[in-house]
Amino acid sequence: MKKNVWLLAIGLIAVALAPSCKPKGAQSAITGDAASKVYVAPGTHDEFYNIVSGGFNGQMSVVGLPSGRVFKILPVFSVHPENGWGFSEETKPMLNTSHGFVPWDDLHHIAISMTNAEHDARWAFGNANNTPRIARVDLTSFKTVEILEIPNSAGNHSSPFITQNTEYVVAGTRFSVPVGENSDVSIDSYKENFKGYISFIGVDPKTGDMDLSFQIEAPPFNFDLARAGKNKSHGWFFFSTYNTEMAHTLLEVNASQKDKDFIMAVNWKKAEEYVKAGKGKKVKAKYAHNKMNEETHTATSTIMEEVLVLDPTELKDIVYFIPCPKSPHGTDTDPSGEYIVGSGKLAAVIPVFSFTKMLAAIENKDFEGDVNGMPVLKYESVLHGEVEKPGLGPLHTEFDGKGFAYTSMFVSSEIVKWNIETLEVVDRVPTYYSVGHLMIPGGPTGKPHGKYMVAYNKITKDRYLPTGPELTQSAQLYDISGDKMQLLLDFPTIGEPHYAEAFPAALIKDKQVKFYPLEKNNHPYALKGVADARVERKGNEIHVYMTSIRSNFRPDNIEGVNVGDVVYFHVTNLEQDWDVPHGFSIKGANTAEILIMPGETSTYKWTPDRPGVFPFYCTDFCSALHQEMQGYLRVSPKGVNTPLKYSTGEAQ
Ligand code: K7E
Ligand code: CUA
Repeated sequence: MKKNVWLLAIGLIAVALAPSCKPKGAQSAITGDAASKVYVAPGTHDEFYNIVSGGFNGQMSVVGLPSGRVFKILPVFSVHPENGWGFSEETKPMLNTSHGFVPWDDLHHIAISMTNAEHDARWAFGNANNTPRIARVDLTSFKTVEILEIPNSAGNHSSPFITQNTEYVVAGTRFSVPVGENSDVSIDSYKENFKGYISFIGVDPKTGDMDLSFQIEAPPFNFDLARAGKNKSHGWFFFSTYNTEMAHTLLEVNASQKDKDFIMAVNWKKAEEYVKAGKGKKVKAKYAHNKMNEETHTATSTIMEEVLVLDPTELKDIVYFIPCPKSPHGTDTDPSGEYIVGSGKLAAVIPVFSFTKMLAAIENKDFEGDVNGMPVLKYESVLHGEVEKPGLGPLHTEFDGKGFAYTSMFVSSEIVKWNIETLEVVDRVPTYYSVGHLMIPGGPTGKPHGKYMVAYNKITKDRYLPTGPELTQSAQLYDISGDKMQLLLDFPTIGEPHYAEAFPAALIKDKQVKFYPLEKNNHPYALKGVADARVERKGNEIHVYMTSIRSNFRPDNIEGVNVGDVVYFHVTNLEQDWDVPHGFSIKGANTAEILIMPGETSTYKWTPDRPGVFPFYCTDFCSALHQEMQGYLRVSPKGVNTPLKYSTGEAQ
């Protein structure tokens, strides 16, 4: 969430309860052994990979724990001039949508793939909030390899959440919207014409390829964070909802009327059966499905035309509502799958529900009402209990696998540790300041690694050297191996972190792609050696088949290009060695550089705007003779017949 919006939204109770952004003991001493606990000696590796959302920068970042060191910014939904993501011809289709090319988005949540409710860390999924999409990142190449747009959705915030074997990536809509052919309706007709959609995206267990399997049409609430059931509750999904008032103006007030909103429980196994039995309805909807082909190193974008929708007002036994105080922001399920934790950001308690009791309440028809015919279960019948006086503004909960839950408190700026069975608060620590998400490595899985916890904070006033009006976002690392949580480290983050996940480095560190084999490079403009380097004219297109290898480009000098031509540099990096990218850029180009990985081919498009001689060079310091890695391209005026020629390394 954006901090200012949050401060406003929370303002209602914040004023009454007089919270402070700055907990007591802000200068609290960090004991000497904290440094040794986060110290990763030069040349040694961190224990965990931490994949962190970048919020409004649209990217993910890769951080080591416990050191807090940033290894990489991994471009997903936003163009990234550093490596040409969204600028090269090959990657542009990845950012295509039904609205055309969208160069930015807001990425809030990470989901790491699982098998049997444990991280297998094959893929990382992330959401685009603004123009609804889900991305899949391959954790052997750390590249975004697939992006799927989600139709009938707006503000894809409740997303992505995955089932315990990565059967589905699930996405709920934040905004309910009118959908279908006629969506030009009055906003005042919200209750009649607006709908909320929950999307179940199937994931191919071998390739990871996503496919929008079905959507469930839900009432026009706002959907917030969700979790899959796991172990015991595998087969169910739990979504927090707010604005069950169905307000469409000044939500700050109008969506905070009711004492309780709902957690929407979805029996997705049942929904799956209905899909198999042909109970869904195909509905027209346009959305883009973009895939990167790892052999041609080129993305394609396909516009899809329809989606399968299930109507839970007809299919009676797939959706149930659990009352939950008040305006919940998150729902989390404990490692056993028995407990479902609600986090009402305006609530004074943390309600914990029991899956066993929920099933019994459904069985006994223990209902207190319905929403459009879908049952609302009795709060008391489903409740395991409430955590009393946890703090102010509970948002998100993670688990340590040792029987404890940890909930972030935005308003009171703290993390509260409590016992899942007895619901007793056993410890609390301040965060600096206004914590949003928190994360324990493996925390959302059936097998958390309860050693560290990280708080991702919204406000850092006075914690770091100031940098003008905007200060760094940050994270804080705590040791949670003992009874008491202990603050170990502050570290800045890239963009605004929302959710993050972490997993043992051992899961993937020996599976990394080191380079792409040249013999498998099927890019139509790939070159297998320097002998094939050349320039071809096709009408007003100039195609430069170029190689890069330490420390030259072939061809290097090119003549015979005119103003009005469009030049495509298809650069193949011939290196077959780890960590030897070459870059490419030319003077005056209205684009970013490309950074070509060993064995890859990448295309840079340039439209010269004036006659002259234009230097190009390698942008990545690749060898002692990197500064020699250069060339010239001569551009003649339109209509002047300069013969096409190029040099490929002849002696002068
Ligand atoms: Cu920041 Cu997950 Cu978008 Cu809560 S959300 S903090
Ligand atoms: Cu290649 Cu510098």
